[in-house]
Order: sequence, then structure tokens, then C-alpha cells
Amino acid sequence: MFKGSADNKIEAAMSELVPEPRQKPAVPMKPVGINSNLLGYIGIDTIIEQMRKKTMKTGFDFNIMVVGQSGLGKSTLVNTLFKSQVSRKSSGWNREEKIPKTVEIKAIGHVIEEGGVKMKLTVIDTPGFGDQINNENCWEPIEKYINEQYEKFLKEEVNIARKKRIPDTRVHCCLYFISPTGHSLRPLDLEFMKHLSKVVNIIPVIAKADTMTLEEKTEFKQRVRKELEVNGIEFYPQKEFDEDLEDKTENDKIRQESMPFAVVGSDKEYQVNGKRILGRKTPWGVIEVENLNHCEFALLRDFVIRTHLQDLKEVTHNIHYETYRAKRLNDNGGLPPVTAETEENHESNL
Ligand SMILES: Nc1nc2c(ncn2[C@@H]2O[C@H](COP(=O)(O)OP(=O)(O)OP(=O)(O)O)[C@@H](O)[C@H]2O)c(=O)[nH]1
Ligand SMILES: [Mg+2]
Repeated sequence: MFKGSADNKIEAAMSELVPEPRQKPAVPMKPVGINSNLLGYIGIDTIIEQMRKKTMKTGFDFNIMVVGQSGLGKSTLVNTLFKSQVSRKSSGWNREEKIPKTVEIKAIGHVIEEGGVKMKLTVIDTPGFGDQINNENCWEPIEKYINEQYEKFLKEEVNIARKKRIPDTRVHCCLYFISPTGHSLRPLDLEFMKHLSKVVNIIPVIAKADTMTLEEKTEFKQRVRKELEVNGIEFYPQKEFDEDLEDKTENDKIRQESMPFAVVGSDKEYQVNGKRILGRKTPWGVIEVENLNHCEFALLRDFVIRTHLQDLKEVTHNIHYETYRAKRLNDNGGLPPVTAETEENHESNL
């Protein structure tokens, strides 16, 4: 894991400006204890404020992809996550209409601003996965899209006149939607996660958790975890990237209890106890998406946005992109890639 300490944050901020693979020193450096009280104030701690100002000015990119069978609520959930109509904002779709079926891989950019910090969010919505009669290799277009973004970044990086800040379209996080069957994972789910977990951070979620009873949900979550383990599928946060005991303890809890998050999505607001909340109205009452007694949406939101967003970006850069880059340069005999420009299929509201 790459977050937590001020050092890591400094390193993280620098990697935003000049992307460089994170390398551990061969011999771990021993901190030399200097009592700064005796020598007078140096001002090292102001780096945090400097970083804050810089981030306020430049903003940051975050790219999230949703994948899963048709109709599992992928488009709805990304709207729920970012409290707006992010999945289809630019296609003339308005709030009152039903979210249309997603028919192609589509990246839509938005700027979301909160507390003066700008997030350049790109949502990559994908059509129903595995809906064909023959689903052999149906993850290929998704893998291709992910690799194309690595390729774009690599080309920018090896350019002689490289940009000060390379636009980052790489997929930082892929939410994989599991159907709430209560049985097992489909072979296709396993195949997808097996292939793609090597190229992108996969976070499995159980879709439409409101269709399961509490016991069914607990049992299904355990079964999915077991199946992923038996099949050797590493989802995010990957064990091998925990940096210290604090990371391990925090992430073990997520891996062993929260994953896969059983979520409910909605972009409709209702009035409950005088408060407006996002929810789903049923004959038995309103399912509140942010109420932890109703579903684990809030856990997923906190995990992706509030605690692990920077780490998702760093694992993407330092592990997945680095693997792609090394392979690509190796294949090319150590020379920079010279292939034709990757197609620009990015629609943007930025
Ligand atoms: N019960 C329930 N229904 C949901 C949930 N989320 C979305 N839905 C409904 O499921 C239907 C499909 O939702 P979408 O968000 O379009 O699903 P999708 O996965 O994007 O579908 P495709 O674009 O066809 O792949 C809609 O009628 C939603 O209102 C949920 O958490 N629970
Ligand atoms: Mg959709």
C-alpha cells in the first residue's frame, strides 16, 4: 500500500507531476533522529500545505470502469457514487428518464468539485458483459481498452517534448458486478476476473443486494470470497502490495469482511424523516442506499473515494502500468513504441 505517512504523500504528489516507478531502496534507510526543536524550525511540515495548494490548483484525474452482465445496475451505481447523472450526462439524457441500456464502451469525462478541489472524473461504462450466445474471450474488448490507455500514456512519456502533466486516461478502478443469484459465480465471472486482475484494480461488488435476504447475502458473500480464493483471483487491495502492518490490518478487514460489497444503487431521491435521501421505493418502505443497515453502498463509497482513491491510482501507475510498460519496451528491444497513434475515442465534458 502506498498511503498513510507524510513521506508517501509527498512521493504521491511528485508522481502526479513526473510519473516515475516507485522504487524501494535496496538497503532500507534508517531515519536519523534530529531534534528539530534544538536546531530551530525548518519548515518541513509545510510540504503538506504546499501539496494541498497544488492539488487545489491542478485538480486530479480519476477513472473508474464498470463491468458486468446487462441490467445489473452498473450505470445506476456510478450515478449513485458521484451523486449525479455521470454515466450518461452527455447523451442528452435527462434526470426524469430511465437510464438507457449501455451499448458500447464509452468514456465520459466530468469535473466534480468539492471543497475547492477539482476531480476530473471519467466513467467508463461498458455494455452488458457476457450477454452473447458465445461468450468466449468476451473480456477482450475491455482488456484492449485498458491497454490502449496504457499505450497512450507510454507514448506521451517517451516523447522528447513531453507534457508537464500527462493526461491520465488509465483505468484506476474496475467495479465488477456479480449477479445476486445466491449460488456460485459464473465461469465467465471467474474468467474475467482471472484475466483482468493482472491488468487493472478489480473491486467485485454484488449487484442489487436488495433482492437478497440478510442471511442469503452473508452466505453469498462468503461463497464468493471462497471461490475467488480457490481460483487464485487477486482483487484490489492485493495482499502483496500492503506496505506495513497498519495497511495489512486495515485491508485484511476489507478483504475478509467487506468484499465483495453488496450494494444497492439509485438515482431517485425520497423524503425520509425530513431528510432527502437516495433510495429505492418498495411496497415495504424505502431502501436507503447510504444506510448501512440496508446495504453496503456507503462502505464501497468510503473505500473507493475516501480512503483508497490515491492508492488505487498509485497501484495502477506503479504496478499495472509498470508491468505493461516493461513488457512493451522489452518486446521492442528496449526502444520506445513507434506504433500509429491510438484511436481517440474519448468523449469529454471536461
Ligand atoms: N432492485 C434493484 N434494481 C436496480 C438497482 N440498481 C439499478 N436497478 C434497476 O435495474 C435496471 C437496470 O439498471 P442499469 O443501471 O441501466 O443497469 P446496467 O447494468 O447499466 O445495464 P446495461 O447498460 O444494459 O448493461 C433499472 O431499472 C434500474 O432501476 C438495485 O440496486 N436494486
Ligand atoms: Mg448501463
